[in-house]
Amino acid sequence: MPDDLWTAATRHPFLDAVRDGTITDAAFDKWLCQDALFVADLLIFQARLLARAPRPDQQVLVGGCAALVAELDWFEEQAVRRGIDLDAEPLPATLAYRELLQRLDDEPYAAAITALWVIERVYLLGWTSAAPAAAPLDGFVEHWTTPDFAGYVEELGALASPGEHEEQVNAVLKLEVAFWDMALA
Ligand code: MP5
Repeated sequence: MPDDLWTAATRHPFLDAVRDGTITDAAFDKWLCQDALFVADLLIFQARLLARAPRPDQQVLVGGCAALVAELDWFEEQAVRRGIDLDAEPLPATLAYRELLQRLDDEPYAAAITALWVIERVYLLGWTSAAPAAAPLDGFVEHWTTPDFAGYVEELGALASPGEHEEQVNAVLKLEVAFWDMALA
């Protein structure tokens, strides 16, 4: 397991700044708009993954799809609350991630479900490193550190095979670092 990449993807200056309350509104809002675009792309990927999932994996994946639809609603609420327009153009890191998700559509199911597990685990670990955060961003940290979310990541972990799909694991971790970097750039 590439430990340094996991660390780089889950302990990032962006997350430190959220925890410390030093993140600028501009950086946070940039991240928020791009993450909303990412989640829309992830829903497309996950719906396709559900369509080719073996019977025992369907329940976890359909729950995840429903959670992504709810998450898109949640992003829209957060945007209204912050007074920003989510209608942004995707930046290079978001487009690169979209391309990876599209490539994973053509890879074997075992590789794709492993990548999904990494995508979600990074968020659980990353936002855990941003806790405890002060208002007004505490809600974001809570959102990705709930016991429900941790349980979902664990369920995905039971379906993943990272030792056999290191290439996909590394590809996701690198794009996660690029995604955090983008917000601070
Ligand atoms: C997730 C996300 C987690 N929202 N954004 C990035 C760049 N990586 C991972 O996905 P979810 O489904 O929002 O928990």
